[in-house]
Amino acid sequence: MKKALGIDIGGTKILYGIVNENGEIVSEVKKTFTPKTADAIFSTLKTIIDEHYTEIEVVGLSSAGAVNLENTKVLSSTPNLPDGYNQIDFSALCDKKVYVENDANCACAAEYKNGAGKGFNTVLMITIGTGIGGGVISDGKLFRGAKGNALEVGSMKIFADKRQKCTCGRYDCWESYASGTGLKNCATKGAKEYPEFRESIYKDKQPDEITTYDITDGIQKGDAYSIKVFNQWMEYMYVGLVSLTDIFNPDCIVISGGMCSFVDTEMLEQKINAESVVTDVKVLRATTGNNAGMIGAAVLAFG
Ligand code: BMX
Repeated sequence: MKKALGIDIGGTKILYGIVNENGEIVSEVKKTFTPKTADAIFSTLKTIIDEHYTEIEVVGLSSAGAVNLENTKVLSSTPNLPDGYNQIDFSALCDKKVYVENDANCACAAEYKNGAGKGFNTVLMITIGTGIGGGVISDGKLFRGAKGNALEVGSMKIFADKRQKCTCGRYDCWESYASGTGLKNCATKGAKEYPEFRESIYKDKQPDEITTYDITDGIQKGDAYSIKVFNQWMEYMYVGLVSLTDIFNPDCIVISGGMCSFVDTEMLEQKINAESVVTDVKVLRATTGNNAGMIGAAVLAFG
């Protein structure tokens, strides 16, 4: 069976391991910190690939950002990526096939092959982390769009009247409301607007000092302000997901990413099925966890 080196380039760490054609990890998963400059990222990737060169046929890379149609570069320039990252030609890393794909598209491929989406025909993947990413696989094929950048759903506008600036510089992108960063934004706004804040365990904090972790912790402790902030965040998530359901008519929506354990999938499934024109949609939590990027990149690199 063919083997690929799957590499997941995250904001803080790079994860890598050998993956077979069934999407199974067949080596130890290793990790290293993500260097801060584009040049250093390139050298680190080269070292990792050289180390495994003789064991593999292809290399699959998962990265945040919009990827070009040739799967050789990450073009997106959101502030989440270092300067010069969009200049890297990943195909120059070695003389074997090197295939780079967006992190959410990779997570979609991993879940479709070997995770919560296995056995479904049309899978919509939503990753909720610092930003929000999306991917769709239907009839076994990843939907890439004209230039390969389809499903950059985090940039979808949810309001038209410039209410909140996003880290990308534009206004009212879905991810500024419904990602991990979005939860923090809801907390800051809620501290100024909700009367519950005055009785909250966080009442002595400045509104912009309240973290995503404070809210998830506050919910466990029954803090009314944290619960209200969380419910607002879930509403924003629902608003985006119900539209995406009407657009893509998925069999299931798989939620992954660092924030996925906090998402109320049952509530979302109920509301989406009640209010979308599409029915019988399942909302599931991803099962490939931290290995999603690595597995999906490898699966897609096999082609
Ligand atoms: C952003 C965008 C997407 C990415 C998504 C999730 C960049 C750098 N990122 O919308 O390409 O899929 O975030 O990324 O343009 P994460 O890092 O939050 O998982």
